[in-house]
Amino acid sequence: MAVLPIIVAPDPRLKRKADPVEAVDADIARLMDDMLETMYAAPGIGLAAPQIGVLKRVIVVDVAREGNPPAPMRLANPEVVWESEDTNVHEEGCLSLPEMYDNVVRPARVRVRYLDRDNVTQEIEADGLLATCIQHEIDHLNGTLFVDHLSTVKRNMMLRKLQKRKKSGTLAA
Ligand code: K1U
Ligand code: ZN
Repeated sequence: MAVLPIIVAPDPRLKRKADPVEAVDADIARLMDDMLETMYAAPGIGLAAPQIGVLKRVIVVDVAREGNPPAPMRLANPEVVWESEDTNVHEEGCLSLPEMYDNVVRPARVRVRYLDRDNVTQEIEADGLLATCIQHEIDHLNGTLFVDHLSTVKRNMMLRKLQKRKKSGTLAA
């Protein structure tokens, strides 16, 4: 397994739509494992393949609380097949927007279909932080960042701050 560098915004690679995987073969399974190791090292509770420069529809998530056993999830071609009308507000962060946080409104519950590490179709219903995190990661697969859910003023302020930090060398490119 390997810890891979995470791309920091603004970067055109984070704005592109990722391609579906044909099947979860050995290469995709290894990608999922590398992504989990990268996520745990960051540390984070989710990661999408475009954040490591791979434009494939693959995400990993683990929202287990500290002190509880790890609960890693590996999802290929995840799609929301149902979302609740009621919404939830959660403060979000992003490994591609270091030290930036804000509240985002999303559907409170979602049903998600995906291929697991064994290429088997699964469906789960998620709520709470898991629902928020899965929606945040699926957004990455469509070139959307959590700041795209905020006002233009807030989004541009955050992206300009990151651009400055990248230019001054206090952030990885
Ligand atoms: O996609 C990402 O950039 C990962 C992101 C996921 C996420 C966080 C919060 C709400 C929605 C989605 C992160 O993991 S940011 C880091 C983070 O939340 C965290 C880090 C250490 C411990 C606990 C949380
Ligand atoms: Zn993110």
